[in-house]
Amino acid sequence: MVKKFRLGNPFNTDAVVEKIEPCGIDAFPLELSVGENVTIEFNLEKDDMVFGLGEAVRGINKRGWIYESWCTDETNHTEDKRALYGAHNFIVVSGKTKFGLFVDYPSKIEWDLGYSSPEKCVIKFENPDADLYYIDGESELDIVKQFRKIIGKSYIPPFWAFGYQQSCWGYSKQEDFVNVRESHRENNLPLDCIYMDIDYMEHFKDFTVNRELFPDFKAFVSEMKAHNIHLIPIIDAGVKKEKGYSVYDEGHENGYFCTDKDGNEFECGVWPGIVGLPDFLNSDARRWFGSKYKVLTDMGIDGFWNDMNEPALFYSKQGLNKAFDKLDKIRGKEVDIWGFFESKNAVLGIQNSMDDYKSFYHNADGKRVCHKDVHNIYGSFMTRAAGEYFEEEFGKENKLIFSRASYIGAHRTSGIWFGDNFSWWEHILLNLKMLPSVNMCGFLYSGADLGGFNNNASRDLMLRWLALGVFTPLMRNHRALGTRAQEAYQFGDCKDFADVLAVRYRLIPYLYSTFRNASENDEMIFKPLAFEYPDDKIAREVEDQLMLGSECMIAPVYEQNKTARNVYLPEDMTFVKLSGENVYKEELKKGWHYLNIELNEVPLFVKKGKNIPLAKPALNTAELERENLENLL
Ligand code: MIG
Repeated sequence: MVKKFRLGNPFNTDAVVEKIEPCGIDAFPLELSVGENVTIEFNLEKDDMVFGLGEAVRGINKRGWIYESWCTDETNHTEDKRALYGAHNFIVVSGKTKFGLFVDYPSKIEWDLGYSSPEKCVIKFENPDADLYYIDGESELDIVKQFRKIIGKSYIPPFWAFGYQQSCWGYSKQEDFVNVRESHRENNLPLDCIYMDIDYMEHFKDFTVNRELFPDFKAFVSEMKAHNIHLIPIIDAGVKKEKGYSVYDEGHENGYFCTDKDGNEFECGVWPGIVGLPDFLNSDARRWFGSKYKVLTDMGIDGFWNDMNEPALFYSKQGLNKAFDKLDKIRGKEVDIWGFFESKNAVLGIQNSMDDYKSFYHNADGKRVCHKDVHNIYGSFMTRAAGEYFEEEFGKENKLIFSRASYIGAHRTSGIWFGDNFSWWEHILLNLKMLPSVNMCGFLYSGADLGGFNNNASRDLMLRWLALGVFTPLMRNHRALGTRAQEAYQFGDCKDFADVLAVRYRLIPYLYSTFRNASENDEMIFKPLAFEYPDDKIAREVEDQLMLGSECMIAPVYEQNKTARNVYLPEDMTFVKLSGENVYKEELKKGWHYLNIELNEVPLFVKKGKNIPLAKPALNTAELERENLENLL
């Protein structure tokens, strides 16, 4: 049962869609105190586990670390970090007592989950205005399903968004895109989408297309479509401040940008230079921004990714001035080493600084609120602007849209990607661990940058990562400017890549129906083993395997120079290796197995009595035969 408790006068985040009457706060089942901060406390028993928090570093079991809900443009996803791009304030505590807790609060929250004191969870936030949801249920999954029910159905993208997708920050000219398309085709590598990063725009201005690079963009989009390739442009949150640029002018005239304390437009620097931040908390501004996507949908574009919407701020004018003042003070003077560090940090600290987040304001339909107090819903509301416009204009399931920053609620109109990871083996594992956690919070259409964004990918890393990506709804290979090329045809012989990618297309009908079922019935696509085998001590602790749908288990290889890995089977299963059109099958008993898996093979485990359909390989979803499927087993 879900119980709602209201503290003070919370800002409406729109996370929950079901109308629930609040109970008296005195009946809140956990220890609650309201002083300088609000704190919620409860004890953990020795074997208790804590699941949730969506997009975050570390394990599936979140116990033993301190996390923060604060949407952050964090490019180093290392385990010392507390926050990434999303704020997903839902946990499930699993032990003798099981319960779920959703803290619906749009500013910073600290989740000390047995870090300061191993037997205790302390959840802390500043303003005494929040809705708290306490959920009890029979099982972890039952609690998740009740939560999912109150936050509403998850977004379903168009079918073609389940195809393989190629991206790279650096594709700029038309030829780059044609080359990616042709190189995939020539090498028998399937492909459905190619992404356009910030370089397609005119001076990084949203809703513009650089005419020198794309003399007839509409014709180009339709030429790519004729080859069954969708182009997916990026949209950034900040709008370049430039008189004569219609998007800026309209926003300016209507007062649609965030303002500083004196009511002037807040100015900060991102890719286009100085930008205005659209006030997505204002419903008129939101509708206006959403309708701007029309510029591109009119040209045949049917998918977008929204970036920099934490919002990421490289600097603000005031931040820059402060840093210069500091430097001016020491110019010509003798500084000791501490003085040197202080000035260095004064410059480095201006990016994404709390001072800036405290210094601008929203007009949330007549209510003036400081950004800091609503920070975590900014990116969600940006993406909602797009998602709502698409649904109104084109109906459901017609446009692909996903976001970098998110708050629960955004799962109804869009997907998310996991931001700037590295081409590190450990990030394959991090990718895997995030999947069930984001599913718990409603985000189904999601995935990481396969092959890694930062740093250089090796051939084997790329193949192993793709073999996990085969199962993630968003299957996108993306990398940063200046890193080693990592398209499937960049590593010599493409046969292994073709084998792995073919498996994705063979599984699409299964993955798609699993996805639809998860959205329609509040199910998780990926579950921790602990959710299905709560009484199996080993299964509860396994964090490098996941349950997929209600039929399968996955266990990818995520270490270099390994031709095999240990896999734990919580029950008897059929071990399957898929590679191109080949299918290897072997019956295995419950327990540990050391299994050989080559670079061109995708391992999968099917539960007793279950089966899944397989399609014939295809080079894109348009050519994929969705009828006449064969059975895997
Ligand atoms: O400051 O648009 O996470 O996917 O390629 C970097 C350039 C801005 C961050 C995104 C990444 C994208 C990159 N963007």
